[in-house]
Amino acid sequence: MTVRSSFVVVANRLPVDEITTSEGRQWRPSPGGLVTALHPVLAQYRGTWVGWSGGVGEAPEPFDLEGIRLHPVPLSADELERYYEGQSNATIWPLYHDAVETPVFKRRWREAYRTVNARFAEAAAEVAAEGATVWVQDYQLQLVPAMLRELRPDLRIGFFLHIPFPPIELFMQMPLRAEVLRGLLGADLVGFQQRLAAQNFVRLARHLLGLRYEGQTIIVDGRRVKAGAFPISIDVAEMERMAADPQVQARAKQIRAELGDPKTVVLGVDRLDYTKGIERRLKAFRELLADGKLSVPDAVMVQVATPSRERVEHYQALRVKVEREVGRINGEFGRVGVPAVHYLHQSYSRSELAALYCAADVMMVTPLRDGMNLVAKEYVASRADTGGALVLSEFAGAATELRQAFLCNPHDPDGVKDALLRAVHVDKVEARRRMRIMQRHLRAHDVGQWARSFLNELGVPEAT
Ligand code: ADQ
Repeated sequence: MTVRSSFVVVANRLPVDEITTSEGRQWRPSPGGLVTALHPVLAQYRGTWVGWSGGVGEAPEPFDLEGIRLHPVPLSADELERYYEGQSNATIWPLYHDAVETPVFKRRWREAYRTVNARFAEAAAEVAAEGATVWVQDYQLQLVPAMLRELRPDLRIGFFLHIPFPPIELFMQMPLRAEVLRGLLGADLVGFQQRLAAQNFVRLARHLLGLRYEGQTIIVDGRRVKAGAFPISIDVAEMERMAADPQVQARAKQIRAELGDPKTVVLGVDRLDYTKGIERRLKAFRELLADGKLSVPDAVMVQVATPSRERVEHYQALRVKVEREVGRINGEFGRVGVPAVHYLHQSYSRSELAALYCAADVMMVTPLRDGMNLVAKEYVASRADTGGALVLSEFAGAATELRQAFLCNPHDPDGVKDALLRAVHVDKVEARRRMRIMQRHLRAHDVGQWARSFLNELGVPEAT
């Protein structure tokens, strides 16, 4: 029997990983900001999370885990390739990120996107109670709000886009443009990371569909659809607690020792994605070594690049480029036993990441375009010792809030080099002052506050 909920989250992935143990297949929660933020609401309303479980073929039966009902949606191997790797990650992802890689448009990917979005909408319609609130997440599911409204006009529907929303001229390239826009307009509230993105959306509605708007509210068939900015954040208290853990602190010291106790540890932590500006950052580091402004072993760089979307061509090409650049830098500037760049193409536990943050004198976050960038916020929150300095791209959503970072334009190599040098040489008092202001901001704007402000705007009574 289907359990019906008055609060439903719809996201591409369920917040779980499948593991195989001696007792067979089991599910383990995969901790993430989204599930942390939504857990109180999901628990209070006996909520359901609709999403893909990560495997292809038939979906597992719905199940409960840590007080949340999980409702898996199946994907076939073909759909995984076309809806997820194709339309989501080779068409929409690059297009919405300023086309920093050329978006690929394919008819069969669009068709799969439509089919899979319809399946998610049907699953949400099945589990939502009369008058329930449904919160749809991200670029993989932009058609869901309208499809769901068609099936269930009684629902209150919210949508949040985690990535940027492009200016009209770029959006207009997409063959599925009107359908995607109408899809989003099926929601009562469409949330973005940035005010500029919300403005792009409102203007697009007028440009493409001739819709009238008042302020940030678009009028669609007599309905009012509100657009707004809701910058996402992290679980700040949890990050602070983890970074203060004596084991994490000890591990941070050990990492520095393993790096040869250099004066300056420069760190990058990203999914291996072309939007993250990893190559630009490496290039800036190489040029500073070549100019003699930095030198090994006084300064070393650690670049963690988590494997990501490895079957998508853009990503395969990026890996080759990044690894070639790392090889070049180490070839030119490394010594036996002392590489200039420690490159790690691996995933890490939260506590190891926290230790890396604590070990780094300078954190480099240099995306060419990024909806928010949580790594920047994690670094700031983990430096309660008020050590460290953050170099941050102006093109990350986080730059709107973290104004005391060393901001740079990642397209300008001299600008990146300059910001990095300033961060390396900043005096302790000034560094602390900057960190403290940013930490104060984050404490007042954590991920719980993000979820509450979105849900309040959508008209959901606050979780108690
Ligand atoms: P992402 O593009 O995935 O998110 P980001 O916001 O930086 O980017 O989040 C990455 C997360 O992965 C961070 O929490 C980080 O700690 C973790 N991570 C990175 N490398 C890791 C590793 N090697 N091992 C383990 N964990 C690792 C999208 C948008 C962003 C937006 C978020 C949330 O692209 O702009 O901030 O969604 O809305």
